[in-house]
Amino acid sequence: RPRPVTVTVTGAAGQIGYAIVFRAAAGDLLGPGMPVRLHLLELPQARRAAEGTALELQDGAFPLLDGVEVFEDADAAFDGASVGLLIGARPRSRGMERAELLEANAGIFSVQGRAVNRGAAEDFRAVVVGNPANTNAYIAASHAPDVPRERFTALTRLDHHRALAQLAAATGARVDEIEGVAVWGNHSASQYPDLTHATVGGRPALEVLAGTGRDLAWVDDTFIPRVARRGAEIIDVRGGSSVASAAHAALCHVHDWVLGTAAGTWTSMAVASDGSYGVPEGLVSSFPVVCRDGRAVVVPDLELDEFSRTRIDRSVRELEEERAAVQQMGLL
Ligand code: NAX
Repeated sequence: RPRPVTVTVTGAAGQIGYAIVFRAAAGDLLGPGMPVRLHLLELPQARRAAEGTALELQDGAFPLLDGVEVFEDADAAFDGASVGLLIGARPRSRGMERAELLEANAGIFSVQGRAVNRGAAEDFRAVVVGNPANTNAYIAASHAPDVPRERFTALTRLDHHRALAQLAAATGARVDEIEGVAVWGNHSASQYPDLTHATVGGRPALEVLAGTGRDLAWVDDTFIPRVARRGAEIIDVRGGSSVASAAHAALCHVHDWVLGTAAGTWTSMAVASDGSYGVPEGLVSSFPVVCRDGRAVVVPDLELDEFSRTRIDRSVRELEEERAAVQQMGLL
């Protein structure tokens, strides 16, 4: 039996946290051969709820679950961790300004970044789910100078899945017949779900869409806003934000990062830019990536048409503005 991997889940008593821990214990995070120890980090007011979740995890009698501990202290929670699922964040409350939101979250993610720097395992890697996810990942990385920047990523896999599902619905294809969808930029309304490299059953997606009477205007007016605003649609229809789909996406993100993307395919992850496609170095922006040997590498040399260039630049500008706002507050 391999040595168990310590997985720290922040916001573990929240909705996504509650959905993710059972599947992580069942092997959906690191595969069916890898035992896990779960460290649940919560705020003091949610500690009891996290302890209740720990009791339920015990009652799952998961063969792969080597233990569960609940923490309020970030240093203790990240001690020895190899994986961080950074879900807990300060939500936007009514009337809250963007600057206040950024500031509140910078407080959380700087503390967690420092805790990772102090005590996490050598192979530590994190996905930030809590919004604003890209900038929170940037902040955490900035406070963990001894950890390679590329180990702090943010979740855009849910947006990627939403794009796949919408394209499948429009073309009548199965999602596994689709390749080459990419999500660029920020996990926000400015994101760019890109179909220009996508194929459906081996044929260019835009050509297949044209065969169904859907032109580029459909991509611009219907597809992109549908994907980018799907979270709001879920809130409207379900009466609550995306939970199980977000948990699923975060599991897929880490699973593929550690175990690799399937041959010939790519996925989307927000990663520290290496300067590719003109995205300023270090900014945590979504790209199409291929994962091999535990590393996520941006897919190189994709041709970007003018429409794509404009959309990517717009979303990256928003990321730069968020970074500048946090910098101005002296929080980096
Ligand atoms: P909940 O409010 O249900 O849960 C958040 C939990 O985090 C709470 O239990 C809270 O006590 C805890 N928490 C807050 N600050 C903490 C801290 N400093 N340390 C430890 N725990 C802390 O929210 P939930 O629905 O689970 O959503 C969590 C986050 O995911 C939100 O920021 C949300 O905006 C974000 N999302 C991101 C998505 C993505 O694709 N990147 C999609 C889904 C989701 O909207």
